[in-house]
Amino acid sequence: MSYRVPLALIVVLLAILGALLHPLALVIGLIPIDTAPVLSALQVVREWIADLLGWGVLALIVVMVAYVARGRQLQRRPHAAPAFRSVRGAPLELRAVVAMTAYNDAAATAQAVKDFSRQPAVIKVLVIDNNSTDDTAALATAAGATVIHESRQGYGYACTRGLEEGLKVAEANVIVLTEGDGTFFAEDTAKFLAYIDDAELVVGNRVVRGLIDTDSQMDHFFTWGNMAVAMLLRLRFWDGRHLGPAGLMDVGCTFRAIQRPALERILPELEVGGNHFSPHMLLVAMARGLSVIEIPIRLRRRVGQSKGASQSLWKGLEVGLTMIWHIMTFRVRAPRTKLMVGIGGSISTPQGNGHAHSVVLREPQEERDTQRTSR
Ligand SMILES: Nc1nc2c(ncn2[C@@H]2O[C@H](COP(=O)(O)OP(=O)(O)O)[C@@H](O)[C@H]2O)c(=O)[nH]1
Ligand SMILES: [Mg+2]
Repeated sequence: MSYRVPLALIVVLLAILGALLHPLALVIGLIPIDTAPVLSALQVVREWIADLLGWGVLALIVVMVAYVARGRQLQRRPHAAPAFRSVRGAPLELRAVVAMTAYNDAAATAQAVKDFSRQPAVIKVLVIDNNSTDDTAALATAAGATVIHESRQGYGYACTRGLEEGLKVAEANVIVLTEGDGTFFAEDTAKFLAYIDDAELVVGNRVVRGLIDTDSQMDHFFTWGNMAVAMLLRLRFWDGRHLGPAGLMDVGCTFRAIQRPALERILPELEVGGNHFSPHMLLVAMARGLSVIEIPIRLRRRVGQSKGASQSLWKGLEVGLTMIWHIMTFRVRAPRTKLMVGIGGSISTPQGNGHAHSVVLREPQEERDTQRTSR
């Protein structure tokens, strides 16, 4: 496990402890007995923590100055931007299959199916019915979806099955994952497709003020919680310039789009069946060197009862802690050595330093530019 996460947690805990010692000393001082020995012990601990944090901040400043100096030096020797692996190279137009999770969401799923089916570039909508006992499956079928039954109960299982079934739609070169609970706007699919040319995985961000309805599930707790856990995830893949990958601010958004070859590469490694699947997929993607970006999307009030983190504060806390634990203990596995050839003219091959990189067969530059502008 990376040393950064435990280190960051220790610093935060020390700072909290140091801050708590002040009011604690004040309260103890009010007790009408001789508290002088306790107070002087507290004073020693406080000074010790203050010294440690003081030197820590100084060291941090030195490290940051070193990073800035190194960055300046690198800029003088320009090199190509990181090569984003793009579908743009081979397939000429985007064809997206939408995989929608649904568990006793009869009140919302049919409308979501209709909304998503209408979106440009969407060629098929799949509904992953996770043992619903209401009319979810029948209504989704009537609305035009292909319904697939996933018997393993769990949000992660439903998502993984959706991605798996999405890959089976041979004409699709992009797989969009979403929920059928009415929270997401189908029109936002276009935002994901606008960026899927530039990054292999595009994930939604539900924490941008102005885009999120105030009565949606993203209340203070979920907004702060997601931002904090996203920072933890960034720490695991930290870099000195962007403070971690993808501009991550949110870790729990199901709505995301992924290029086919990239999904083929990471699908065998997706193994979380529970409610912490979303950060799990991000971890696997980043560990495998996928280009990932996050884009702001809209969110509205859910139709029907939440079965996930938003059920209650306690459920939210439980899911949040599970996410934190998973991010801290996630082990990056050695890359698989199997060579995979994906539909759409792309080849995935493991290369050096623990990351697999996909190689996309591209047209000559001018041809590609013409296609891009004519789309
Ligand atoms: N939590 C949960 N969601 C499931 C399950 N199976 C399928 N889902 C679907 O996964 C999505 C997330 O669940 P949801 O109730 O919306 O959780 P929330 O987004 O935290 O309110 C919804 O589309 C559910 O219908 C399951 O066993 N548990
Ligand atoms: Mg939901």
